[in-house]
Amino acid sequence: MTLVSSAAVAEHASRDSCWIVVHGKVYDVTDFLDEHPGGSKIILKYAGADATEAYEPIHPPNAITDNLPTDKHIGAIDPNTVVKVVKEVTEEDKRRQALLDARPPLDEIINLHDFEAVAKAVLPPKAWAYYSSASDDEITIRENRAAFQRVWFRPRILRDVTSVDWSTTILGQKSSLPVYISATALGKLGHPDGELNLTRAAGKHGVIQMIPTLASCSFDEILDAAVPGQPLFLQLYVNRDREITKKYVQHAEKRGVKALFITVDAPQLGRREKDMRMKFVGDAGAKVQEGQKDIKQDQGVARAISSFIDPSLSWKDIPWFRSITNMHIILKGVSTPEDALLAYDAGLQGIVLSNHGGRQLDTARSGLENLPPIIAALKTRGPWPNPNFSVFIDGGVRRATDVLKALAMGASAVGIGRGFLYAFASYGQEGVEKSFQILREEFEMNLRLLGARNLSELTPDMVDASGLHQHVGLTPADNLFNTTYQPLRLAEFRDA
Ligand code: PPY
Repeated sequence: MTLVSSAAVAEHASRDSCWIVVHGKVYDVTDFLDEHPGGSKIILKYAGADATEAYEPIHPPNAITDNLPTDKHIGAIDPNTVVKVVKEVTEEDKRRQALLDARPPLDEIINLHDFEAVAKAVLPPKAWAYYSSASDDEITIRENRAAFQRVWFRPRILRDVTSVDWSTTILGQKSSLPVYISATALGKLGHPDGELNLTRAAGKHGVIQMIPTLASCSFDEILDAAVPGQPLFLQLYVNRDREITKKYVQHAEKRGVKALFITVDAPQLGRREKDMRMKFVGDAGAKVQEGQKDIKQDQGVARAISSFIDPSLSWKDIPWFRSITNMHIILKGVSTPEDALLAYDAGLQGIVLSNHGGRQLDTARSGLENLPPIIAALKTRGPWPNPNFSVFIDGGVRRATDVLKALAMGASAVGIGRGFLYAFASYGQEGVEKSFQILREEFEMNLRLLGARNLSELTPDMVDASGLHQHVGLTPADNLFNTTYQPLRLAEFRDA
């Protein structure tokens, strides 16, 4: 490979000729500037220089090599010409470090909401905005929590609950919790080890992780961090180029991934306004100046990397997926009995009742509210539970009681995305392990209090879900959530 000196790269530092270095490789991105989904300004900031640090947490590892024509791959940077620059410690870095130093000790964290509060304080503002944001007016993200509060328990007594067991099997894989780690993108925005925090903690504690297509760590890095035999699932965004998807899926199967969760609720990305507003805040907190029209106003971190997702995906594609893999196939993002039955009749192995953490269609109902009619519809096809078809839910799950309600109502297991993400964003792998410990303690106590010795003793008559469809009324305020929930801001005046 051609060696290129730093000085040669530095000569291409303008809009007319723009070279950047990423991971030691030199790229000519001049023609790509206006196509960059995140706008040209951010690339031009690194024109003629090394952009790795800015590139890494936002882009999936191969984004540049896969998307830039090979004739724009100029060569490798000559290591003898690289001047090591000591990274300047900014005021923002100092502020963040001080906050990290002042975090509550891990043994003072007593529930999953605590992680969210710590993450909100210590994450860089753009990372917090990306992770926490939801679409439009953020009604659905709050409804996801509220729905759990409209279901009440009917506990049974005197059932000898000396020993209780909350372990289960998810899609044929043993799991120490009736909970799996749901996919969340861009883990390195929150912690330098990104998704590996989850993989390592999950391997140690017998929990199943769903690997996101848009992880910051590469798929193979994640697989390599797993212990032998560790069950893993894969979340899939389907690429416009089906050959890329086929290769990815078949590689995953070869590496032992057990199930494929195809995301079906994101043909286009929702408007996450908290994230979008961050677009207008420069790295030093300065407002972007007028005239920078090249920054598309509808793009935050998420939209910047979503253009590969195929909006033409349809039911017609399902046989093709079946033909390329023997993994279990599950549709992630189902909301109605009609679609649940289509998935069942298509011979798939399950569905996730999900609204994408409130990040897609705002005012969509919660997975929990959709659960009873969907289970009722599936019962028309045969007895429930059905060993060949699983119904999962996700969205707003923070407590074992949330999980137990869903299981009693017929769910097979429950996904938690942000809850675990915030655990590693605030405390790394140890945070995730602690979150499992908290859930274990909550499961033990709540199963006893509910009068169920194991998950098969959870039955629909242990919950009163009669108020679930009641969207108005006296639901107690969720104070823990409300402290971390951030009201959306409106457009701001410039400084006079
Ligand atoms: C999300 O942000 O909700 C995602 O599912 C990940 C993602 C990130 C960027 C583009 C598309 C999807």
